[in-house]
Amino acid sequence: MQLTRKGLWAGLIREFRDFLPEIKDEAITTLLEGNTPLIESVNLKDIFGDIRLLLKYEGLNPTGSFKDRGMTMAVSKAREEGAKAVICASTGNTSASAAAYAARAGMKAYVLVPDGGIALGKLSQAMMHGAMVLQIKGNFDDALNIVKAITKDYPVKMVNSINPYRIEGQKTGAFEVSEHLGYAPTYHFLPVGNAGNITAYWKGYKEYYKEGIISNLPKMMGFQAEGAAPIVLGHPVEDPHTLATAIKIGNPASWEGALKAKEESGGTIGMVTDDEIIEAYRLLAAREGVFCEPASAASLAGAIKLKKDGVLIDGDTVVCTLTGHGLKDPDNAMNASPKPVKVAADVKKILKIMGF
Ligand code: AN7
Repeated sequence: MQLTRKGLWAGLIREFRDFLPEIKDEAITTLLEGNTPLIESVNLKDIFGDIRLLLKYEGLNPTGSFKDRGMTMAVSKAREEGAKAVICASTGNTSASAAAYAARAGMKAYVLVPDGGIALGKLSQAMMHGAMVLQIKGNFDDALNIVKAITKDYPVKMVNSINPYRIEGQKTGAFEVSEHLGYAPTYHFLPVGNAGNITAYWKGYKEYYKEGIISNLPKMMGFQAEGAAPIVLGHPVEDPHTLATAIKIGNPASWEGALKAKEESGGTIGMVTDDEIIEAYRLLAAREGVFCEPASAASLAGAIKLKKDGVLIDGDTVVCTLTGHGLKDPDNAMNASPKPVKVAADVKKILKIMGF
């Protein structure tokens, strides 16, 4: 199959329509998500040597995370089906995205988030987009169970990644990487929380492979935070903890999908410590100029770990998906950085501090 792309970006449903579930034009709800940059790393050669490292910067989606890919599809389908309201449980980004797309569709959004432990940027987004924000005394897994119970009996559409349209939309990330490179990378690293995204990317790669658009498949490399690593441990984690709040999930909805991606591709589901996550988070911001949120940096932290272990070698092409924008989580950013210097408004004093 030959791909020809012309004109300005029309949002991923229109751009990838041949590969997505059918949908009526009038139901399409888009903020022109997708088409995010694949940024080549130039300043981490001391770590990666002659490995080609690329960063799929999903923070540049309309609400600042990859969730918009799934949400355009899920909300459009809900609209087509006549739904008046959507609901989700969220560690933050899903709620921000659901709220924005529901606003766009003229629908009501209900979002259930853990009380505390959700990044400030994400909470403010859900509030600004007019969602009803329900902070529950419990964690993400409790919130998801409540959403499942409600949607069983009441006319609100679930837009968590259990909704298969979410996965359909999110697989377009793999399409974009494939088109950008002209082939699939050797390794594709992703942070893993609910495991929807790794499931979706693997589906996308397999579809492009089947159509002959790419002639190889990547090894799928998912990374969880050490304190929230149920898939690595092989059992749910009762009380998950990590400062990467986006992936503080103890019982992932797409557990099976992640295992399948790992097994079919010959990849790995591994874990990284919070210290390793913060180290990667800072490296990206301070040396590459790419600001992502802590959870996103679990992908790079995983790649650094496997480079050290000798798994990644010169000549490999490695893509890390950076799932969310750094501005989502100002508190972690402030804690991970040197403090600003307070100084009098005085040229001489300032020059001295500058080292001149
Ligand atoms: C930045 O918003 O689960 O493995 O409720 O926000 O597909 O769950 C967020 C997940 C990675 C994990 N990076 O993706 C939610 C939510 C960021 C995220 C993940 C999330 P999945």
